[in-house]
Amino acid sequence: MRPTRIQRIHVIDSHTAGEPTRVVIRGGPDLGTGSLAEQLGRFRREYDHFRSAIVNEPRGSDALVGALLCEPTEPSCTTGVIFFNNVGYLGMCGHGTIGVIVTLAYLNRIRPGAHRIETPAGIVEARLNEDGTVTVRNVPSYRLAARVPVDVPGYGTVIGDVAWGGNWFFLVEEHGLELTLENLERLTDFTWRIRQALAREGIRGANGEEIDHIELFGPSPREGIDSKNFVLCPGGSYDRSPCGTGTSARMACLYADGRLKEGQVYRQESIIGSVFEGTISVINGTIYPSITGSAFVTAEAELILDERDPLCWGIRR
Ligand code: PYC
Repeated sequence: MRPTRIQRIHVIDSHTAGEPTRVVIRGGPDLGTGSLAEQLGRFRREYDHFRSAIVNEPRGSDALVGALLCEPTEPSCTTGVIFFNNVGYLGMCGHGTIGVIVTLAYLNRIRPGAHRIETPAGIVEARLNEDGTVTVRNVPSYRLAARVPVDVPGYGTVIGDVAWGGNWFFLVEEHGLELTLENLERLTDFTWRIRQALAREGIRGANGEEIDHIELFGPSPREGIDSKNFVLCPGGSYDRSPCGTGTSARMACLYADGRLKEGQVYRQESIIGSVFEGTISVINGTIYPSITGSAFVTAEAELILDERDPLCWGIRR
């Protein structure tokens, strides 16, 4: 009889402003060396079943973002990391980077101070502050196109900006919808339709990349908070956090419009009421956003991957 093949995966779960991250500490695939883009290519081609097993049901959920620690190419980096979700992979992830730093601190692998983290979208600097918050200096962010019209069935013409913050975003201010959790179904329907309309009309990011995050903005009801948002993630779930890469893209747009100055603090509230604080610095015309937030470890566990289980590799879409 063939021996039962059981894999044990050591993971640490956390949430950053409500959005969950699952860091794979041990038991993940060996992606070898090479650039993070090469390692991501290997992950996608040879181990996509592992991605699904870690984040999809029955072990995960649509909102969960996985983080696989891997070998950085830059020796100055503390680690490399590849982020993934219920349907694929992310170039960068702001809430996830905060979760990785808090997880490494929980494991006593890092101390307060600055840590360079290599991602497929580039190297980011994550500072573990003495008060336990984390500040991520993101990859350069920019607006690719302003006030782009898209025809959204059932809603008419919607105007938005196309911007990069480590992922591609379509950012909409004029929508007339109430940004509350009670309105979740409508917000999800609206943003999903926008995403489909962008794909249909061939509106894409640089190099033809798909715009897979849709972000709506409105005023926050709270004093001292600049804006509230709703962010649709690639797999159809909404970001519980204000979205680190989305807030980066937003600040790049605000700067381009002269509505945000270098060093000015911008506070972005999420749909659940959690907040990230952001600033930008501009060096030779390049915008570097920084995002500060908190994460908390929620579980340390061993996932069991039993190949006799018909759902061993997760429920895939
Ligand atoms: O915080 O950048 C982020 C993010 C992307 C997708 C979910 N969270």
